[in-house]
Amino acid sequence: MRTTVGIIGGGPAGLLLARLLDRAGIDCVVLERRTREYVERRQRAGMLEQGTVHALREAGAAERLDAEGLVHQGIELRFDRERHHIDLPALTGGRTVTIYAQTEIVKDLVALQLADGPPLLFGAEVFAVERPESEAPVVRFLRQGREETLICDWVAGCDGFHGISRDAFPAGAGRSYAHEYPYSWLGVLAQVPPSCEELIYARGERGFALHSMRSPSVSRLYLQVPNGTDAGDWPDERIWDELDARFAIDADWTLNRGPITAKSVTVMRSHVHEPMRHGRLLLAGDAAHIVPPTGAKGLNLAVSDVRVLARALTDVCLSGDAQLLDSYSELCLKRVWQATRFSDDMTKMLHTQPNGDAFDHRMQLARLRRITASRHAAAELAANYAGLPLPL
Ligand code: RFL
Ligand code: PHB
Repeated sequence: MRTTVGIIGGGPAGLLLARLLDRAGIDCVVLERRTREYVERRQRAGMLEQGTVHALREAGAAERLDAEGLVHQGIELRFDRERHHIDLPALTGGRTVTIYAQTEIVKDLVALQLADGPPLLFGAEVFAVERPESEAPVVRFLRQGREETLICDWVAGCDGFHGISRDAFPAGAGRSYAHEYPYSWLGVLAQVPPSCEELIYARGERGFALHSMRSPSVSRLYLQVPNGTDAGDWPDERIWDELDARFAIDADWTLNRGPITAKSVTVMRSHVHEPMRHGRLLLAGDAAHIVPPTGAKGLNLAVSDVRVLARALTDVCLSGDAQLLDSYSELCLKRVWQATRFSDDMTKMLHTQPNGDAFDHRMQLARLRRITASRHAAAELAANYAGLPLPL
């Protein structure tokens, strides 16, 4: 097989890139190692910046998002048994965020691509990218037990944090910056209407908790847990009791309980690989960088990378203009580092340190109090949360 752009990974980054390239008239093939059912069910992100919503609209993939997405005007910070509203439009000159699950974005993009888009091969596991420095890099993959080859002009590594694209950078051609946090998130999906109108980020001595949602009838909740936690040790009753304790305030408020349909534990880490390009191999999304989910930035960064990459590949393939491609990595990494910093700040401000002392605790409260007391400090949080300007 031969194609112009070989795309490794059929997550949001790979699928959106394929859609944008196809609309620009550039042929591509997406290789995804999992099944369609698996990628459409994988529970992850929920909060979309306005720039992400625009990008999906531009790609003609926002029909259901526009009909079903929940537009939010703010978030709530909870600490010391009090609630504080952060008004995003008032603090950012009118910007809002939208709640629409990553599972739904993936379903929408898969359906469009299978209907009339470029080839999307499920069950195709890439195990090597060869000669990325050459004019014709080769992607080798296994499908139905057989080894196959895809010869490309360009390769896009959109295969997430556990993918293989990063490994195709020769030793010395790149560098990773990594940090692991000393806690994880236990995430649950519950068939119960959300107990709030906007997302609640709660900090307390028992640990962090987040109340998010998927639709008017489905809640998504997270609890800070120690690293190494087994979701099996958390029966539903224990989860609801712990959520109740962490969201408790000195006002009338009840957490709705309902059947829990999914539970999983996510480790919290930051990881950035520089540069995002080696020869004709380009990384995008989680393959290049991941952030702890506290700032809700991962999917939004993947989408902003892909917007730049699609335009850069279009320029080079249609008119031989490599200017944007040559600055791809630098352009994206500026925003990536800002999102990494913001996610790290939010994470450290809201989670309890396993060995933290009374001083750490006071510092966290002082940071939160500053945000709720100063319009300036709140505006800084809001600008980052709603999303810093896009690179293009
Ligand atoms: P993905 O989604 O991991 O997709 C990569 C795809 O590549 C495939 N793959 C391979 N295919 C072929 N050959 C190989 N060798 C392959 N190796 C891997 C995989 O099967 C997969 O289908 O990466 P992508 O596309 O870069 O998308 C990134 C996002 O998924 C991620 O950043 C977000 O989910 C992060 N995130 C959030 N981001 C937000 O912007 N807002 C949020 O509210 C938010 N909440 C979250 C999150 C991530 C979470 N977890 C589970 C880490 C909440 C959580 C709990
Ligand atoms: C989610 O809805 O899954 C979600 C929302 C905001 C976050 C993290 C996760 O910060």
